[in-house]
Amino acid sequence: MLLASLNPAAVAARADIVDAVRIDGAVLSRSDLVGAATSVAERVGGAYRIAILATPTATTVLAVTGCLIAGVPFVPVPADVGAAERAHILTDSGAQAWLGEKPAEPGGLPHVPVRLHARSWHRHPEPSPQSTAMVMYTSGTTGLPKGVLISRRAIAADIDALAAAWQWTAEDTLVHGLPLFHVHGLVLGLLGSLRVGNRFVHTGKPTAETYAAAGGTLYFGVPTVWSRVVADADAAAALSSARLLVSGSAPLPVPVFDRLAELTGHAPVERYGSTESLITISTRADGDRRPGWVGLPLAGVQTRLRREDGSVAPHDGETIGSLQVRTPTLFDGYLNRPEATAEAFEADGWYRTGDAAVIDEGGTHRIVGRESVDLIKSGGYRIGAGEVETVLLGHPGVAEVAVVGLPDEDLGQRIVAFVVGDAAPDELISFVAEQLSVHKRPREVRLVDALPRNAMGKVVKKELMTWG
Ligand code: MLC
Ligand code: AMP
Repeated sequence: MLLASLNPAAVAARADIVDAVRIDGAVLSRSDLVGAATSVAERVGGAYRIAILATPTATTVLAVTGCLIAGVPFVPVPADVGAAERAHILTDSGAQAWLGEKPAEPGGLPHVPVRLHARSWHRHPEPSPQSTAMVMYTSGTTGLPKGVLISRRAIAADIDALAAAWQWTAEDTLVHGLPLFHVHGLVLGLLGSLRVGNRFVHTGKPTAETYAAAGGTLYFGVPTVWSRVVADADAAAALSSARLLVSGSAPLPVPVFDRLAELTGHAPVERYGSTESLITISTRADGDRRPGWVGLPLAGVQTRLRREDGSVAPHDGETIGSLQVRTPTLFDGYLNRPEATAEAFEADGWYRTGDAAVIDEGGTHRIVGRESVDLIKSGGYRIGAGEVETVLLGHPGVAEVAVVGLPDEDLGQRIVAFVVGDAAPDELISFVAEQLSVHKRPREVRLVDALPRNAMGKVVKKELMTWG
C-alpha cells in the first residue's frame, strides 16, 4: 500500500521531502523510499508470504514498504527472536524466504537482500483492500504465539481515524524508538507516517536523550519510555516544543502522566488497542486528557461492556465489565487457528478484548486491567505465561514452574518464574532468552520448595502474586 495506494494526495504533495525517513544513521528522501521500495517489490512480487527480521534499519523499512507495494503479505519477526519462537513463526506462517536483514539462523529459508541504492519507477496495481497486509505473531494465555491476519483495509481505517483524532498531518515529524515488529512501532509509527505523509524519525533506542534530540512534533512511547523520560528532567523539558506526546500499549501510571505534564507542558494523549483490533480508543488532541483514562472510541468504532451474566453494564464510570469492540480495524482471524478465532468473538460478532474496563456517562473509557493473569504486559510487550512455562519445563533442572507478572515501577509488570527444581536462576533466564525472544525472559527466577495449588492441583497464581 505504501503510500501511493494508501494516500495518493499525501505522496504527491510531499514528493520533494528529502528526509522522509531517518533510521539507524540513514536518511531516505521520499523519492529514495518510493524508488528503492518499488525495486524491492519487483523482486518479491507474486510471493506467497515473506518473513522480515524487523530490526530498526532502513533495510527493514524498504522490505516492509516493498511488500506493501507488491501486495505480498509479510511476517514481521521480532529482532531479538530465539530459536524455538523463530521456528514456530516460520513453520506456522509458511514464509518462503527472508527479505531484508539476514538472520543468524535462516532456518532453511533463502534470503533476499534489499539493495538500498536500487531504484524502480514501475507502477504496481493497487492490491485489494481486503487482502492481508501482514501476519503479526502475538502471545495468548497458553500455547505458542498466534499469527494475526491484518488486512490493508484495517490498517488504513485505523490510521485515518487516529489522524483525525490527533490532528496528525503531513506537517508533523513523528518520533519513536519502538520495535518495528508490533502494532505500536510498525503499524502506527512507520505505516502511519507513510500514509499521512509526515517525516518519520526512528531513534534506535527509546531513551530520554534520543527523544530529546529528535526535534519531533509527535512522539510515541510505551509507559516505560515515558517513565524513563520523566526521570531526566532536562531531556523531558526539550519535549515542550512538541505538539503531542502519545502513550499506549499498557497503562500509563498517573504519577508519570502528571510529571510529564509538569515537565513538558503537555498532558499526554493516551490510546488503547491490541494487535487484533488495532487502536480503537483514544483521547483526542482537542479533547479532555484525564490521567488514568484512555478516551473515546475512534470514528467507526463501537464499544460495549459485558457483565459476567451476559448483560450489558451501564456507562456510569464505575461498573466494571468485559470490554468488547466492533470496528472496521479488526483482524481477519488467527492463521491456522479457527477455534481460537471463534473463541475470540461473541455469537453476535463483537470482539472480546480480554480487558476489563469502565465507561463513564460521557463515553470516556478507563482500562481496569487484563481479565487473565496469564497475559503479562512488560515494558509494553505482551507475553503469555504459558509460553514461558512451556520453555522452562523443557529444561532438565525444572520440575514445576509458574510464571506471573509482578508489579514493577519501570516495566509495569516484570516476569517472575517460580520454579521447583535445581537449575541456576541465571541459566534459566538465558535459556528463555535463547528459545523465545530476549524480551520474554523472566527478570527474576525464584526457587521454591512447592507451588501453591488448589484442591484440583491447579497452581493458584493469585496467591503466588502475593509472595511478590
Ligand atoms: C539482557 N539482555 C539480554 C539478556 N539480558 N540479552 C540476551 N540474554 C539475556 N539474558 C540485553 C537485551 O538484549 C538488550 O540489549 C539489553 O539487555 C536491554 O534489554 P531489556 O532489559 O529487555 O530492555 P529494557 O530496557 O528493559 O526495555 C525497555 C523498553 C522495551 C521499553 C525499551 O521494553 C521496549 O522497547 N518496549 C516496547 C514494546 C512495544 O512496542 N509494545 C507494543 C506492542 S503493540 P540491547 O543491546 O538490545 O540493548 C500494542 C498495541 C498497542 O501493545 O496498544 O500499542
Ligand atoms: P498487544 O496485542 O501487544 O497489542 O497488547 C494489547 C493489550 O495491551 C491490550 O489488550 C491491553 O491489555 C493493553 N493495552 C494497550 N493499550 C493500553 C492502554 N492505553 N492502557 C491499558 N492497557 C493497554
